Amino acid sequence: VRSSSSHEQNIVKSPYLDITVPDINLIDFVWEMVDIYPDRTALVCALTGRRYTYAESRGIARRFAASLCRAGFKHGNVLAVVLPNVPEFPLVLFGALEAGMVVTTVNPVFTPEEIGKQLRDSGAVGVVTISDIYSKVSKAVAVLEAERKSKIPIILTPGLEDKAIPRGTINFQDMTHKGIDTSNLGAHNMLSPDSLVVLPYSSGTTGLPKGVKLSHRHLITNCLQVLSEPKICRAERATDDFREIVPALLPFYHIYGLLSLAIASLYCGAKVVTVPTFEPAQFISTVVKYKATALYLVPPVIQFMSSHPDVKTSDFETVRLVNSGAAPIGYNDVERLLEKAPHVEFTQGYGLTESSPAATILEKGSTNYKSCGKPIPNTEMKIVNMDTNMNLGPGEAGEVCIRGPQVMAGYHNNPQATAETIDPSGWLHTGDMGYYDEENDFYIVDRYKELIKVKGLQVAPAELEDILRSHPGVADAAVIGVPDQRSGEVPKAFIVSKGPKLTEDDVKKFMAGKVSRHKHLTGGAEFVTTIPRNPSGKILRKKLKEMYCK
Ligand code: 4UU
Repeated sequence: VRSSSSHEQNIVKSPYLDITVPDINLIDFVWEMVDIYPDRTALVCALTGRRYTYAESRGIARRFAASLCRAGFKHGNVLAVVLPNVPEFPLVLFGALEAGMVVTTVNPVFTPEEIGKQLRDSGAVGVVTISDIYSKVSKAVAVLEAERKSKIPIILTPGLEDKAIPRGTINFQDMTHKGIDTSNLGAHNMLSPDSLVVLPYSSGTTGLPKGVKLSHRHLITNCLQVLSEPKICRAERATDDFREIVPALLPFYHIYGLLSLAIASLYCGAKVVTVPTFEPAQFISTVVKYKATALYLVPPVIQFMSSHPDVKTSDFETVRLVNSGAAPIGYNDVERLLEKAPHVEFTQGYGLTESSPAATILEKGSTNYKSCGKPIPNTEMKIVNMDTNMNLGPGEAGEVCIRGPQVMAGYHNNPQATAETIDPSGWLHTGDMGYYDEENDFYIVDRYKELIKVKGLQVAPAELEDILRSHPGVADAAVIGVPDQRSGEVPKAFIVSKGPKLTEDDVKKFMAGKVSRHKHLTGGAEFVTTIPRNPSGKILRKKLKEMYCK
């Protein structure tokens, strides 16, 4: 359990005015624009062209809520959403929340085993997916139904490809058509702003992925923190003459996409263009075709856009803002982007799933691209020496800590991990190594925590190590992240084998058969005689890096 330092000097407070967070629920918050611009397109699929206006979106979400209640789902029940970025994703999300449910967002590229783990840990009692990935989702569900000896209903939204609806599933369209009666729904004030709404998964500083408990208030707070301060504001609210057009490329299941694309963009009255998979050329033509105004991206995509000769200045004609987050971005990539698109405002955010996610934002117009900026409104930050527990001053690197109303309620069913992450004074210990300068700009320089970030997505070494140790030829194993040109980082394994027969290829293939692609051992598998550990058995990852990755 963390002890909090008695030394409360060297705390960096946000330079911006505090915001007041209204005491409302996310449903009333997110649909505020519906009554002003009911007929504007809220969501459109870049692939199929399927679209919903604001009024249609609110109506469908509400009818979905009524149907969920009628199907027997109760307040606080967990609904797993296993969807790529399709226009129905936000409708499913807000419908489930309106029914009082909690949504756990699952990566749609997960294998059946990975899906099963999250369904089991979150206690999901229903699943929403799409016909395109039904067969693997149903495998995970069948295993869990056998374990629990109870049925887990599967709801299917319209597919990307025209596939027949499998028997035994529930059709989203049957739950949301205009004839559905919504009189069974309670008033919205039944939804307490402090009740949980989403349970995205994060491994935090150590161990396996854990559900991050976020409430209505957490998400509304972070949305307003990001939007209310003019110097960092990342999206304008719609007027009669202007509105944001936002391609939703980053996955909705990850907190960055969820907050900026599903919540903040709809709150602003934007047109959200859902992009289900990243195909470079297709993405650029979507930006051009839909006249995108704001791009929320991760460093590998920005790197592609800034360096690829086929991406031209004219492609950015309508774009006024590009935001980077989720992983460190190279200074040169930002410079090259702005050479290609000089009129664009570049901003960068830093944060974690555990902070809903944003904690800092680099101000518009700042050319300090190595920095991720200053604490956003209502947020305090500090840098702590992990050995002495003392707060450090400008220029000294240590663990980044965050305190503010956007910090999670804790990890789902895991009080120990919660106590190891949030100290008694409310500081979230991020596991990131960073410092701040005399201007109170923050810099993230490394990670103390085990977490690997592949294209901005989380990979937990503990999960891969468990899998490797289940191989009969493996005596011990450790996984670390190694730098990669395309993905930022990729996992690499160190193996102590039991016999001489095991090859690197065997190990890589074994892993590839168990986990989704971004977790594959792209960094390789190396055989070693022993894994360096401390006396209590903890893997010394730094030592591994020093020994083998120079
Ligand atoms: C260096 O990735 C996220 C949150 C991303 C995000 C995006 C836009 C936050 C605010 C914003 O405005 O969440 P997780 O939980 O998947 O991963 C969190 C980890 C951090 O601890 C840090 O190691 O991702 C890394 N990270 C960054 N690293 C997040 N943002 C940055 C960043 N620079 N800007």
